[in-house]
Amino acid sequence: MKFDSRYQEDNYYMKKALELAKLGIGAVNPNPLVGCIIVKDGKVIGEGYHMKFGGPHAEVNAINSSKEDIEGATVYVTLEPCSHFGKTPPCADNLVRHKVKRVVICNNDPNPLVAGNGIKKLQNAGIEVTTGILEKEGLKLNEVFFHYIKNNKPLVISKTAISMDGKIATKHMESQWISNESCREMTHEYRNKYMAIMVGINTVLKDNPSLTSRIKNKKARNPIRIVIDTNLKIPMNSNLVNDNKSKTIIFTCNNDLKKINLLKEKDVDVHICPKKEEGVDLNFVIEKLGELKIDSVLVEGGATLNDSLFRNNLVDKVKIFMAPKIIGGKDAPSFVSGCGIEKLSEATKLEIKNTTMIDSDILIEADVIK
Ligand code: AOF
Ligand code: ZN
Repeated sequence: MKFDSRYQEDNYYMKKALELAKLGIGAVNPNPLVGCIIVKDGKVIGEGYHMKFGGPHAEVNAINSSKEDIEGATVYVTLEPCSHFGKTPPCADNLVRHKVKRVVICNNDPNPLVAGNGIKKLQNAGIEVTTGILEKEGLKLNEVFFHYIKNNKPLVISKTAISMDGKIATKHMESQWISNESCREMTHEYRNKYMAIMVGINTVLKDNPSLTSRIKNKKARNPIRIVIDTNLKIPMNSNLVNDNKSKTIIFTCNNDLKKINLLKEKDVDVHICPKKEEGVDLNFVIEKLGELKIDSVLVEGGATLNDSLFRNNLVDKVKIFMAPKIIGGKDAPSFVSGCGIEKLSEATKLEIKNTTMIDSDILIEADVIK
């Protein structure tokens, strides 16, 4: 490859490294997605990515893939090489040992165990370091990791499918299907990408969902299933209790030891929570999920849970699939119900980041303004 400038070359290889990093989606949480490309004399001599939580880091996989000596090479890596002994030894030391010439980095690692120390180690060894190449793309790719490592709490993404008048079902509660098939396929991608999925007990009682990730021609990882169930009403014969397709965790205020033990026998975890107004204290839940090392939660409703999460300012991102249909009816539920707010000034405010046509539907992606 011939390049007009070093900047152009750096961008080209970093883009490739970011593409590699994406291959880890669904397999590395709560670790970051990281890709690495090794270039020597204008030729790619090694590439790798972080493939699995607890597994070798991207740099190690790239080094191991190279059939040539990487001394004097330029290493493109989407995250600052680590400087700590974690599940694997420090990547920065590894690169120093291999005497690479230059390291090009997309994002600095905010993990307090690293936070600039990886870069320092490289520079102290006389390796040239360039940072911030395609930084914005990297921040987007690893938005879950960056949020989690800074806040110790999961990124909370509220996803819903609505009609143009904001309904999630008819007055007879018929909801399958409001959005088109492509949108539904995207939902399964989200279930693979985000580490956990959360629903309220009413959704379990009404639909008996399995909340798994089913993607055509791809092996998907099922999310950890979280149920907000204030009175511990979950039926013992529900799919979430019986199917063993992924862990189920219940948050409740009911200390019914007999039922809790029966659920434990089914490998379902139950956390007793403080009660707040209408039910389970959701601030407690989100903090607990952070402690459990869950980096992201996809909320799939229903309307009451959505209302509690929005009113407690616990949602970070919203993904709304809007279908070109009008349902109407005062008894047809909307995406957010519960008790709502009194004044318009208390409304949750969002910043729309993207609108995309998905065949006949629209996907609106927005961030909650905190
Ligand atoms: C890298 N390359 O591919 C990744 C890095 O528990 P460990 O040992 O896997 O360490 C996880 C931490 O290491 C993670 O929080 C992040 O700071 C960094 N991840 N670093 O150099 C990689 N996945
Ligand atoms: Zn590392």
